[in-house]
Amino acid sequence: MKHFMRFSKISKAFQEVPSQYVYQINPIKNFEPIKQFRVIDLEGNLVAKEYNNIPKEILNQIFDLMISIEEMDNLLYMSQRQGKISFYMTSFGETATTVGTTAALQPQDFIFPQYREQGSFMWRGFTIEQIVNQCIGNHLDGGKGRQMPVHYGSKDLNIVTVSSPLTTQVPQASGAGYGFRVNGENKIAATWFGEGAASEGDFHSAMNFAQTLKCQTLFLCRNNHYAISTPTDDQFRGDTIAGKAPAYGMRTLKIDGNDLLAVYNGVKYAREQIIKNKEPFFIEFITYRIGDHSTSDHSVLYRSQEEIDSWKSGNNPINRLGLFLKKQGLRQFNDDHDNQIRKDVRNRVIAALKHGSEQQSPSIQDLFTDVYDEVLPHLQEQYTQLREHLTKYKDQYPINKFKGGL
Ligand SMILES: Cc1ncc(C[n+]2csc(CCOP(=O)(O)OP(=O)(O)O)c2C)c(N)n1
Repeated sequence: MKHFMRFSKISKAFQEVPSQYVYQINPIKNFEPIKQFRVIDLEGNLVAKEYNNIPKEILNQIFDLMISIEEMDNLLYMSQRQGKISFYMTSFGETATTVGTTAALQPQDFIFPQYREQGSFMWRGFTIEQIVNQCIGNHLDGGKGRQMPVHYGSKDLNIVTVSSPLTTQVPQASGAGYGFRVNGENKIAATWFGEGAASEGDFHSAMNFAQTLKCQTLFLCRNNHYAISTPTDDQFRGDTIAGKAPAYGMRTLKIDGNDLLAVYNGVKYAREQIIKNKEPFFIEFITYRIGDHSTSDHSVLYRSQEEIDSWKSGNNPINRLGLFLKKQGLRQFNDDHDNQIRKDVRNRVIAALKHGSEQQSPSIQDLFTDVYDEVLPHLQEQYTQLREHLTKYKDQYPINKFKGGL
């Protein structure tokens, strides 16, 4: 009887699947490409008036942060060349997709970043000094020097720590968004990833999970045209990444990622939809990585300088927002003011590098005591062995370099 009931339920559900029939073989490969949402054009003109709704103070705060990040990135990139830090990743050309998105979220929303989202961290208050200490890996680093540079995280700011294996953050954001929906919270999980990361299996599992289980998750794809040296033509087929979302039954938007007003409005709308409908939302930002992938890359080996320059001068989020603010009379354009912001950032980065490099490394003891709630016997044994070794050969090791010594 039980089996029969189950069977009849399934067959009823099957009959209810809406189907249409055709009587010729007619495969579908392409559909109408999704158009990019745009509010300001390349010259900073307003082309969608109803979205000119961000308060002047916020726009100016966003612009200040975008130029600050550009300056900080410049200096930290160079400081790697000088051996002051071992690695760095810039976000030149992509700050609208990080600062603009985070400004449109709520502080209680959880952020699951990839690694190029220093703009999100800084909008929430992560400081230049925190960035530098993490990159140096000294004892002031919240991650206790256990991660590569640029792997920031902040419990206080609701930002989950960056992790190196690509796309792991995306299913994590589906899971968090599931929890928020189940608990009835006014909170979403927003996750950033590149178009390259969207080739990982984790991306597809996360999308399917999020839509079928109605997770309060916002997927934010930064399509910056390259995954290290792999251009988009070698990465995917079909209507870019945004086109994949409707196949999972998910609402999607494709946004001009160098247009701050489009980014902000799109994310604000998406967040409202997530909370209202209790289901995920997908956004793809079309943008361009102006800088090298990282300090371990030399991108003119796989793309031309002309191509880089055409985006840098012709379609750059800072220039476009600057032109818009000027044309709308929303910012007092004064070279002295902007130069002062850049100068202050430079001074802070230089001071933070000096201060950070004078700090001790994280404690040796923490390696053993900060793994589990209690120190397990095998870790205690390893710690004892290391202490004996370091005590015996103390002249060979810079023990004073470590917080707390032995
Ligand atoms: C699982 C995994 N595979 C490969 C890598 C090496 N890797 C690091 S970044 C990267 C490219 C990612 O490109 P994309 O997602 O488009 O982001 P972008 O760097 O352009 O912002 C690759 C292949 C990795 N970290 N993890």
